Amino acid sequence: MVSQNPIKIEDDRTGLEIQTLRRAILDNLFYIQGKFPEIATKNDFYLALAYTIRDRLLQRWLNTMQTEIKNDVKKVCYLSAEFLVGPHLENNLINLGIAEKVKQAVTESGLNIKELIEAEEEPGLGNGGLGRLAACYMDSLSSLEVPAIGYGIRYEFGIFDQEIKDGWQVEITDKWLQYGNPWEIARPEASVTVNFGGYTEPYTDGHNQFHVRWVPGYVVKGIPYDTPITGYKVNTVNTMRLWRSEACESFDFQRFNVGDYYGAVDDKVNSENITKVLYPNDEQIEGKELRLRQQYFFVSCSLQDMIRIHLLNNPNLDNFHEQWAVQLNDTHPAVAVAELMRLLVDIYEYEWGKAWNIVEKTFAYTNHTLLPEALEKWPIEIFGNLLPRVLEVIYEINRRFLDQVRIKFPNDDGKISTLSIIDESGERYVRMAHLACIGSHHINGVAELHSQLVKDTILHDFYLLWPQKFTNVTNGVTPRRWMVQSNPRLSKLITSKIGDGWIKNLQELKQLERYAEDQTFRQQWREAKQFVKQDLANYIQEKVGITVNPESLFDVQVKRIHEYKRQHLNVLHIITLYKQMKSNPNLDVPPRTFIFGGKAAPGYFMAKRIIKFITAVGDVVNNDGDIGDRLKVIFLPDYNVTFGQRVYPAADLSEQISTAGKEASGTGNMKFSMNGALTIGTLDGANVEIRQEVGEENFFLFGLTTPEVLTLKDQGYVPRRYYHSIPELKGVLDLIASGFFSHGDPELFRSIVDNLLYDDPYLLLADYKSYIECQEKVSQAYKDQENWSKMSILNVARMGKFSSDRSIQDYCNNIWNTQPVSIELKDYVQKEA
Ligand code: 475
Repeated sequence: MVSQNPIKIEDDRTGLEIQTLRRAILDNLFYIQGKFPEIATKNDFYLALAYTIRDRLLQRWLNTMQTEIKNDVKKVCYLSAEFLVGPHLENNLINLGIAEKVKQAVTESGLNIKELIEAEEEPGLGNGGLGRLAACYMDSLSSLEVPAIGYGIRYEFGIFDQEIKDGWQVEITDKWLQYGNPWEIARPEASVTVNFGGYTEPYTDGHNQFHVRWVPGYVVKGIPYDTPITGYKVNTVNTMRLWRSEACESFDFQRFNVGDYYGAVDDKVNSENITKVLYPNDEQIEGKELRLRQQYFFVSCSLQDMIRIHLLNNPNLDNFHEQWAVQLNDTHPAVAVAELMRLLVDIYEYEWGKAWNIVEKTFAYTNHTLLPEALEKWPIEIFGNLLPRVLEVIYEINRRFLDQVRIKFPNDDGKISTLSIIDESGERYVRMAHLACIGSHHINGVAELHSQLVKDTILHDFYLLWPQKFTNVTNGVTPRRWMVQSNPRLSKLITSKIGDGWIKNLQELKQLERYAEDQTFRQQWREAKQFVKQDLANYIQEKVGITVNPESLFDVQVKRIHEYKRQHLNVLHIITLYKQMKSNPNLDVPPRTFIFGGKAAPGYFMAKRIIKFITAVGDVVNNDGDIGDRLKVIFLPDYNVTFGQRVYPAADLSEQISTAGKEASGTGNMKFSMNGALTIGTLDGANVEIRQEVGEENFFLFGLTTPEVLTLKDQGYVPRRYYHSIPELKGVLDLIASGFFSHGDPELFRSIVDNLLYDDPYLLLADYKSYIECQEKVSQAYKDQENWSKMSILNVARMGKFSSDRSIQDYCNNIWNTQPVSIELKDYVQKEA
């Protein structure tokens, strides 16, 4: 029925006039928070503002959803166990192009926009690189107007908050939802159910067709929560859809009815545990059943959701692969290959071959790490008990696959055992990377070097089988968050010279090159850097109570703590410098402030000891009167997206010092360089390509190359040889071993010293000399501020390649075969009553 008096949503309520915005903030405070301004907390005001902004993107968001569902366009589904999106408010203000107006409205309301932005608790739904990459890709997908859904898990507790007590890491539960999350909308009407446990049984249907039925032990409900992902100055607002688990009512009622109240509640608790907490291990698997439950849960929910949406417009699933490009973010969602087969064969009664054809054309797989301890494999026992039907499907995929292998490599049992999805060398395992490779049309690494190593090493036999599947997509980061938002001064300076086209097309930064020769511009460049350095110095003072010299060289290493990333190599350099300064008080080096940040996996002994090592060296150095402010060592607790936004712009030197061949790409390396830090780094991951782009004269290179690392290990690496032949290194290790940094206790860091002397799997001692010499070059270079500024400008000017927009364009062109769709804004007018 058409209403006599249609109501139009857009005009009065969500306008952008200052008065309208002010009114909206107060309205939300009153009607949603239920507060008068006099008693409202900062969080109340933040929420009132956040709802005000959410209201102003809903029109675009709903139009995007509607267009994508109606228009038969191919959609990208980014399947990821982690999305480390960071705070939304400021990012949305920038993307919507309303930052200035909102700031004015907030100020005129007597509030402080900066404080409100900082009141937002960031969703820490990821560990590090992989999760943050997913977030940058969501930003670029929207900014490039590519229809996309990010599917993942709504962890109730994200990555733990880190505190430092007596120099040690302490983990605190991350209660990010406790004061409310204004950005999400629950969609219980789109809930699905997921089976676990139980058994399978064959049956024959009315047409004498053979089928298998999965009789589950228990069933869990998945409820989607949608978060809008705005694009930069476009109408596209894509959706990040995260699943929360809940008990199925039908199940607890059964128990309840037979009087087993506690049993029913138990079911509820067990079901809700699935999405309770993020596993805090970065590049290290724990092999716990709950983790497999998480993976299967979100994958099954997501595939069922895609199928539901697909069937809104299509009579069947025959063309599923033409409508959906599903990207597997590492192997965490790889069970999707088997789950889509199960859904097609068991539920939609597809013939196996036809189903497999759809599956193969749907998925693509990105590998993010070569570290053996991170390669996911599940004991058959655990897998079979939890997902009996899925395991049968995997066996059948494997049987047919191995038949193919036998044709390609006749009489080669070696190939059968190296390629099989099932690892039978000892206890039997399901190898998730193999399932991902077999079920995907493309397989990519995340930087040129890494993609080559994927082909040469861990997936070599798959490469021999299907060379055409393998490709590279070098990672990128979003310049909206990592330049415009985090470094407004530098961004404005850039825009004043070359206009603002670079924000959408980062290659335009090239136009900055000619200003590297302009002395006035270099002065302005330094002033912009100095401003954020002062800001960080204040923050350090406030957080850890240490005064640092804002004129000193800010030498920064922020990332997860891991032996292969070699934070402890950085510390060996600090101790070397310290010893030099002690023995030569007139040593002519610029003052340096070393800044560290990063979390250690709670069960990673060595990583936690490295944190203690950094803080212990800091305690000695920072309190040595002979040293003063020439050397400071700061460990800033709780490194996260928010803190990243503060620290990348303030860095002079970026530490990218992993053992060659170990860091798949790195993305922090890009964020530093885009903000004018120079890099000291090895030829690892994307460092190789960064150096290529910025020019070798603008990059501090040191260390063994990947082939040299392999040769050295082959020959039998003996770290003690370096200890005995480099007196400076011996002096440093002896000083640590003496207990000098541990109040005389030689035990505290024995594990670190002994590991370096007797094992040193990441070749710190082999790279020590080269690193120290390179750091000397850094110090010399920093003395020539004019030339340093020039190098800094050239770094920024040449970072265009590392925008995640370029990465997403590569995925669209070479892997997904998807097109952008522009979203028309239609005001919502009430037609039906
Ligand atoms: C690489 N995480 C970076 C980044 O591509 C790269 C693994 C297992 C379980 C939980 N988390 C993981 C990763 O493997 C990971 O974060 N890898 C990182 O991916 C994006 O830039 O070099 O180490």
